[in-house]
Amino acid sequence: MDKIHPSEITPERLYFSRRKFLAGLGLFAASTVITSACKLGGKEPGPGGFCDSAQAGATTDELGAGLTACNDIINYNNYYEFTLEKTGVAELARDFKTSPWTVEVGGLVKNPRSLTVDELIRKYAPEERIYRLRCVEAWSMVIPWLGFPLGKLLKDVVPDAKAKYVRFTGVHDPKNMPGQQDRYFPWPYIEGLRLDEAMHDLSILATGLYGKPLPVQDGAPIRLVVPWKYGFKSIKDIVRIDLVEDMPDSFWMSASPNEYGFYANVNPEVPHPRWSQSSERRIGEASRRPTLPFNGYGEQVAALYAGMDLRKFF
Ligand SMILES: Nc1nc2c(c(=O)[nH]1)N[C@H]1C(S)=C(S)[C@@H](COP(=O)(O)O)O[C@H]1N2
Ligand SMILES: [Mo]
Repeated sequence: MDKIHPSEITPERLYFSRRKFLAGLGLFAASTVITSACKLGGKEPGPGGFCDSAQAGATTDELGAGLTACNDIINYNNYYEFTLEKTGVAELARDFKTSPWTVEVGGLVKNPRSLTVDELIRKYAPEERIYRLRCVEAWSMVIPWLGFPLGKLLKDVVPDAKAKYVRFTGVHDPKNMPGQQDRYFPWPYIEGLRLDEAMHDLSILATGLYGKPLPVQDGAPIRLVVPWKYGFKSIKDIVRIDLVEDMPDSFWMSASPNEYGFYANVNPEVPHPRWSQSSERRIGEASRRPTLPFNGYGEQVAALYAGMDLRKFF
């Protein structure tokens, strides 16, 4: 298992504006840090043996990079509904109930639908997609998802001519998601895509990884995966998908509008206001890799943004 040295995590934590704010008020609990440091040192990888029987159909992505180890994918997560600590999600999420689960698909459509995840899986037969995931915090993984094109579902509900965007809503369950008791954030998690981005074949709804149903910490039972955008666009635990006329305000646009935009296409030339985006730390690898425009999917997706100033539409 990839050992994450505290010094690698520190910059994000140090500069995270809310934490600075809380630290200033003396509200930042030192115990949080100590607890997670202990977990890092002592915890066995993988809850419930998920990875023991995990299997992917390939060993690399199409660029020849090896898959990220299963234990790293399920033990290093961003999932603010549970915690801000990447290595603490798996444990906090262990008992979260993800079945039965219904997804409402509606808004500006001819055939609104309410479908359980079981129904979605039966209907759209998830297949393996090996995608790079590039977090805006400059770490990355290669993940063998099981998923199906979002566009298939959208076609079936028949968007109205007025529909220009798709808005995704995550579950709101503060009783069972301790991070949602933190009222600093605009819960529930919201994300959005332009309709043509959502219809692109690379955009999938994922229901599994490494050949098995999604672990809770990776967004069970159903999440979006849009591999050419920063990871925060790939919203977990979706309960609603709405076709809408206006550009949705996402969770991160609301929480920190100067740092996070709607498009969030991976772009090594546009630094985050607080760090460079020109390279990334691939989890499990010793040295950094250069970050690729559109996370290496430019051939497939650059045409979606023809004529747009990609520095302005961040
Ligand atoms: N609902 C929800 N979705 C989310 C997040 C989150 O906090 N809540 N974090 C995002 C971020 S920042 C990243 S990098 C990816 C991480 O996915 P993973 O934990 O499966 O690697 O999920 C994204 N989707
Ligand atoms: Mo992220």
